[in-house]
Amino acid sequence: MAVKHALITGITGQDGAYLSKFLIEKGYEVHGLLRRSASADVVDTRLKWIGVAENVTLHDGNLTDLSGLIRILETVEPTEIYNLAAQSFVKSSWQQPYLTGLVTGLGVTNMLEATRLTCPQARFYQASSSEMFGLIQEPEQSESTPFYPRSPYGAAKLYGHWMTVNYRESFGLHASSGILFNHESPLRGIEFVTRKITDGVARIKLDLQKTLPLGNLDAKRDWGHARDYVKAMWLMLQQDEPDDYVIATGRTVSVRDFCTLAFSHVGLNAEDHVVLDERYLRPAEVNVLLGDPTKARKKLDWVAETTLEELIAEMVDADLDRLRHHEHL
Ligand code: F7E
Repeated sequence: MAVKHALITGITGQDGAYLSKFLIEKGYEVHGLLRRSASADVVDTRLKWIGVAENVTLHDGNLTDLSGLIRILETVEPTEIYNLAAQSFVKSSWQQPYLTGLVTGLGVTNMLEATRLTCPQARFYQASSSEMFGLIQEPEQSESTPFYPRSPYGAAKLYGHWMTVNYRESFGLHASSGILFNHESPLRGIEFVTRKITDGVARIKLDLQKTLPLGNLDAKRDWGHARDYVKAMWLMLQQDEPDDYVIATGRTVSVRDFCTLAFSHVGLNAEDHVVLDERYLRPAEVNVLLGDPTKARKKLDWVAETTLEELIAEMVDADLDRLRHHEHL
């Protein structure tokens, strides 16, 4: 059988690294889009950490540059395209609303256009987000729950989501949208709350820091492991028909309780170290998210395999290890 070619945008991010590893193990030839920056030595840190930096081919490109995307798709001839790239930090989206709309929103249109023009038979995955539910309209969010985004990021993701649906219905693209709830790992960026907490716990345990300043401790999220979630992305593209799927664990936990679990993993008390810092509060908050992954379980035979306790232990241990070896991520 011919080798399958995958193109991953956002390959240097957390999900890009886990997905690359997953696809390489399945025998795919993996290509990635690289947003070129001067610091070439740090771009593949995650790919190196996970052990696949030598097995992927990177192409300079940007979601805002349609002709460049077309050239890359012509070169790679992908059978599967995973559009993971985005300005993905919600808080930054208020500081950079236009850029967020351009990359996270219109970037999806560019990818869909490039696909339609060069490889309409390729299967397309769009990284949609639970942030689209924002001010939740139902206590458990499924594929039929109405959206109500609460940030420029959520609004941009919602546009990208509907463009994916539209290209599927207009042009018959095999385009699927995964509405992924928060998913974390040792490769999570330090600006996101889970990694900020596990890194902080490790620093406090090693006497490198005394306090952990955080924003809204009452926010609740449905947190899973990125390793489990990239498998769901792939499963969506193996279906005969494209569709949209909620990917979540079905359990929601507050930031405060996440802290309690993370500190107790190293025998410390969260209340002794966590302090409120209003700089981390947001102009509009998503107070609670809880996904209903029933459709994914029934149609994809997918379930979240890692518990929150296992995820936290893995993240704290990885951060302790990194700090002890003076490594950075
Ligand atoms: O915030 C609260 C914060 O930045 C989670 C992205 O991957 O998931 C992610 O978006 C919660 C919020 O993730 C701090 O207010 C408290 O309620 O880790 P986060 P997010 O905004 O949920 C979705 C699914 C995506 O698609 C996004 O791309 O934690 N929080 N204190 C804090 N958050 C941060 N970052 N830092 C704090 O100090």
